[in-house]
Amino acid sequence: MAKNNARSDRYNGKTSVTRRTFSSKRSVKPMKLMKGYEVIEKLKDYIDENDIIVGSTGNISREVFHILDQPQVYLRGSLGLQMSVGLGIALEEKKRKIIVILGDGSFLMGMSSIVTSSYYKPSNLKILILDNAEYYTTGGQKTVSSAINFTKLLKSVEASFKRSKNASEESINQDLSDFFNLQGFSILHLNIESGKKPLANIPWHPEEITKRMQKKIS
Ligand SMILES: Cc1ncc(C[n+]2csc(CCOP(=O)(O)OP(=O)(O)O)c2C)c(N)n1
Repeated sequence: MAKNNARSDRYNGKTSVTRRTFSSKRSVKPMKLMKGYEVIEKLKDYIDENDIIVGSTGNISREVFHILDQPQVYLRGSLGLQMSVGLGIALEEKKRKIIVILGDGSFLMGMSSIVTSSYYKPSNLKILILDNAEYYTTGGQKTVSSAINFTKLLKSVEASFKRSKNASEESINQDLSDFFNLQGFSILHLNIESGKKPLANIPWHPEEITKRMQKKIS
C-alpha cells in the first residue's frame, strides 16, 4: 500500500527514504520525508507557554530544548518512559496540554503505556511518534518498528484522534492542525527521515530539569 512504501523501502535495503507519488500516469513526483527537527520546528505554531512537552531520550529532547520554549520535561536516559511520564503529568495537570514526543525506539520499549493511556484517555494528552525506523541517537541501529502496522495498531487504541502518516511538507500543517485542534486523547504517528542539526547537549542536570518544571507548574 502506498502509505507504507517509505517504511518498506527502508527494509528492502534502499538508502533513500523518499517515496514516489503518482500525480498522473506520466508525471512522477518524489515525496521527501521530513526530518524530526523540521516537524518539531512546526510545533511552534501549535503550542503555548502553558503546555508541557515530554521529550524523548537523545536527539529529540535536545531538539525540543533548543527549538521550543523552555523549560519542558527532557528525559535524559529513560528510554521507554516518555509515555508513562506524560500520562502521569496529564492526569495531574488537567488544565494543561501535555505533548509527548518520542522516537520509535522509545515507543517500542514503552509500548504498554499506549494501552494504559488508552484506558485512562486523558483528554489533555497528545502523543507524537517520530518514526525514523532506527535508534538514530546511538548510531542508527535499526529498530523493529516496521513489524508494526501503525494504522491497525492505532485503530485498536481508543483515542479521539489517531493518524499514521508519512511526514511531508505538503501535509504536515494539516496533520498538526488536526492533531492539535481536536480535543481529547490523540496520537499522531509520523514516518520521518533521520537527520539532525548540530545542537549542544542539554546543559541542565535532571535535578535542575525537575526543579524548573516544578516552578513552571506551581
Ligand atoms: C533503557 C535504555 N536503553 C538504551 C538507552 C540508550 N539510548 C539512548 S537514545 C537511544 C535511541 C533512541 O531511539 P529512538 O527513540 O528511536 O529516537 P531517535 O534517536 O531515533 O530519535 C538509545 C538506544 C537508554 N538511554 N536507555
